[in-house]
Amino acid sequence: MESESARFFFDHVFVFDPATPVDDHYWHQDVPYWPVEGEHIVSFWLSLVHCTPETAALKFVPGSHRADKFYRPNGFDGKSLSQDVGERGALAVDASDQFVDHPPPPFHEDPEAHGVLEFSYEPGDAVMFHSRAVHSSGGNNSPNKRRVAYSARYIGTDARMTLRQGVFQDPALLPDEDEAFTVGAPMQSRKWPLIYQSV
Ligand SMILES: O=C(O)CCC(=O)C(=O)O
Repeated sequence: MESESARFFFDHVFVFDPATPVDDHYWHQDVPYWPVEGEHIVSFWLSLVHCTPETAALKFVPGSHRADKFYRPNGFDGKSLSQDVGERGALAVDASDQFVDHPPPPFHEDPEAHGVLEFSYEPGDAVMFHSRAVHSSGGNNSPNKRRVAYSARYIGTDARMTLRQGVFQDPALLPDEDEAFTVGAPMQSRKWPLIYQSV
């Protein structure tokens, strides 16, 4: 991240059971789903199994992190998501100027034109990517192999709290109720331990 500090933000596990193809890809950027903005936001996706593009290996649109606008986040079942963040919802900012007015293009339909990067991963292989980088997989077409991956997110010095009106916000990603939440403030919470500080 080229950041003077790093905090652990959150992690989760992504599972594709055998025979779960996706009708379409789920191209998306991560950061619009999260209550944060800045350049110092990075994801670490680690495959726990052997996987290939046929078995839901994560792929990327290179350079997509340089776009100055986001694709609007949707639920991964195609539905729009929103969650109640309680009184903090009143702090949400009008972020309509941050979004393009169309969903991500179907990059997989012409992967060469978009330079789509596809990989095969061995257990323990990982990719680190910018939170604006567009990524997806094509689902798991194996009849008998599960795809399991671990994702960890880190935030650095320039990361700032935000809440975008009208888009998915997960209350679990906000500071604890007894902690300050101020739009525009540095990301600080007991939930996000400092793991690195340059001297
Ligand atoms: O594992 C997947 O299929 C999705 C992972 C992802 O979108 C992420 O780690 O940000």
